[in-house]
Amino acid sequence: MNTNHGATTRGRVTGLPEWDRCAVMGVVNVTPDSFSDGGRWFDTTAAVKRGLDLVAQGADLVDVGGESTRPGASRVDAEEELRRVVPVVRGLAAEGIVVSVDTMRAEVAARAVAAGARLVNDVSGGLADPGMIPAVAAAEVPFVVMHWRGFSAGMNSLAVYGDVLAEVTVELRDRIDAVIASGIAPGRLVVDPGLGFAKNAEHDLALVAHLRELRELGFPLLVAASRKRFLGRVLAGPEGGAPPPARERDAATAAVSAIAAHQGAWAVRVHEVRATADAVRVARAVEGAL
Ligand code: PMM
Repeated sequence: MNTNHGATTRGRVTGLPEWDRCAVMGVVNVTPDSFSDGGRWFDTTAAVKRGLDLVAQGADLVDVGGESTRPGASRVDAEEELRRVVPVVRGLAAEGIVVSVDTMRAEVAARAVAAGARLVNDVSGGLADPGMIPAVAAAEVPFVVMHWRGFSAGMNSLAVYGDVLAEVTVELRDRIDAVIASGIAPGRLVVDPGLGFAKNAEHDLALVAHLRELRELGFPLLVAASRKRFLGRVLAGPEGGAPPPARERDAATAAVSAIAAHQGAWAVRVHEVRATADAVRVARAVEGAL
């Protein structure tokens, strides 16, 4: 069997279970304003139930976030973020679910880990809060290093690249080196190209086309395409018509999940799990037939 696309090159993350295929990370955004599912899960009970439903649909882990990062979004204060996130993390962890916390704040990360989160997913890769890397190093939990150039409010103006794959690779490598130098064990790192973050549709598509090259950084790869603008652009067609609303991009999302899994992604992060759970299983079966 050719293992180039197989579990052996997908990588594993110290402190998390090992799956024999690309894992599915289901998203619970506890926010009133996230672009794709905002407002629907905006109370603790509903958010915990949503996480349990995602696991029933095939999610392997659940990512809980309390701050929208959609382009142009303004920031929520720390107290409000804690109020949104910590009870949901606690509720899901108590059910035995592998929970990740999506936050740019060290305090939220630390409190979420204390409440049972097992992975810290920081879209800024530790750049937004100088306390983040020391907090994660001290907590000895895995950390997602995402490619990030700046806060949502101004990130569209940062979407300027000569060669997006080369530049994202170099910038991720720099962050990886910095994070490791600051004490996070290499075995606990996951890298993420940050689709839609300071990137336009062409940039996102180029990165999705070259995920295999990003795997060569040597770390498990997380890919979060779910419902993003570039999929809206693709579905709008070549005439550049109106993109379908975020909630009508789940089939397109599952297509990216299959493409990512086939290129050796460690996990895909999605809002609707069912179709992606099938997609990663198909990708696994195809790998097995190589
Ligand atoms: N995108 C969003 C939120 N969190 N985390 C990671 N690791 N990678 C991403 O690309 C990412 C993320 C924004 O999407 P949402 O508001 O729909 O969850």
